[in-house]
Amino acid sequence: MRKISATALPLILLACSADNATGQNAPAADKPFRTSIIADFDSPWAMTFIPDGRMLVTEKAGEMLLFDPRNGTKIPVSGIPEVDSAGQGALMDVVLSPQFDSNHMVYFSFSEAGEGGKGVALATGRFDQASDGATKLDGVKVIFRGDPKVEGNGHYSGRIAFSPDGRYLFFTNGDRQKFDPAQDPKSTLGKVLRLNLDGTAARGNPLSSKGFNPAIWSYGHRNLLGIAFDGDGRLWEQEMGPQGGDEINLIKPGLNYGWPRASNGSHYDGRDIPDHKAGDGFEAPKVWWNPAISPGGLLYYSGAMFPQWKGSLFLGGLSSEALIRVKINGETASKADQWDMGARIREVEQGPDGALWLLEDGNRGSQGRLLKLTPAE
Ligand SMILES: [Ca+2]
Ligand SMILES: [Ca+2]
Repeated sequence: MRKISATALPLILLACSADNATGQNAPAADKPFRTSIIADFDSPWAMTFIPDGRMLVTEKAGEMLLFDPRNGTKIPVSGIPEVDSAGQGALMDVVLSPQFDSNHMVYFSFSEAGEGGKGVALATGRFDQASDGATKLDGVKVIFRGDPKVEGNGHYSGRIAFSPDGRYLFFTNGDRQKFDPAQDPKSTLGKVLRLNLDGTAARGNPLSSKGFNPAIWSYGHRNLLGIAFDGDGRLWEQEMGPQGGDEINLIKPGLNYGWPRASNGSHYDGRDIPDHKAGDGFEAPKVWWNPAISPGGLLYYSGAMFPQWKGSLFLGGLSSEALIRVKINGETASKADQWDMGARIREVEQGPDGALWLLEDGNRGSQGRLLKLTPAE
């Protein structure tokens, strides 16, 4: 792991001029935030704050770290199962149980190898820090596995969100670059799943009476790299589409979002995929990008530090090396801002005080840094 000297913290970056190549509604020169570099990781994938202001950060290779942004301390969290991190495989999302204050439970996702190939897994463990600082997830248990396992290292997805009432867990399973499983009622691949907090399929899921896998909430998805509830309890999802088909979807129970039969993008080899159109039986995205942005992470912003952005969605951009804001209004959404960050952005999070926190992807030209955004003076 690269070291960052304590004297370099925090380093304030001057806002550099945004090259607004995509022609979207972004300020041309000055960003409305300042960017502080807080830490340097290797290939971080996700982060979440714990109640005392520290955070859990996952590293692609399979390590979880307890990081204290106040002093830069990183403590490895033991107890993580073996992760198959080839290709897009990783130790992926990490989120706290809605009852974390009382049960200290952490939920996380990762890719694993097993009989038949590889797949995405969802696990829990109890956060425990000893008086000497040693930190572990205790009693780690895999509570759900994507089905079936298949060959290949792509499109695991693995994002986690809890329903606002804290009763259900929504878990994304990517299509594993196999296309058709997204339409297969038996497979969990290419689906949004609704589970109980113990990982079992929630009762009353919309398609189970039609013979679908009982965990399925919605289907026809590709690579779902962000999922978040808004302040009104609507579920939003972003997925990395094919060439020119990245999407933000409003997720409703039982609907088919079309992949691989409909996409506003096309295959990477140039073959067309029919665009979404009214009456085709597929739910169209609320927002899409052509050219692609390659989204990473999805945050519904509810903080006070940037009052003008309260109620917006934020996404990281990988190929677009950007932070992206999407405005939502009821069931509609529209592009609002796209700021050039000069690095692939994998994850967006909101801090306890409403600051925006970003993780760079840490490969193919980005450095894996943790950035904190606060209002420009
Ligand atoms: Ca997060
Ligand atoms: Ca198309």
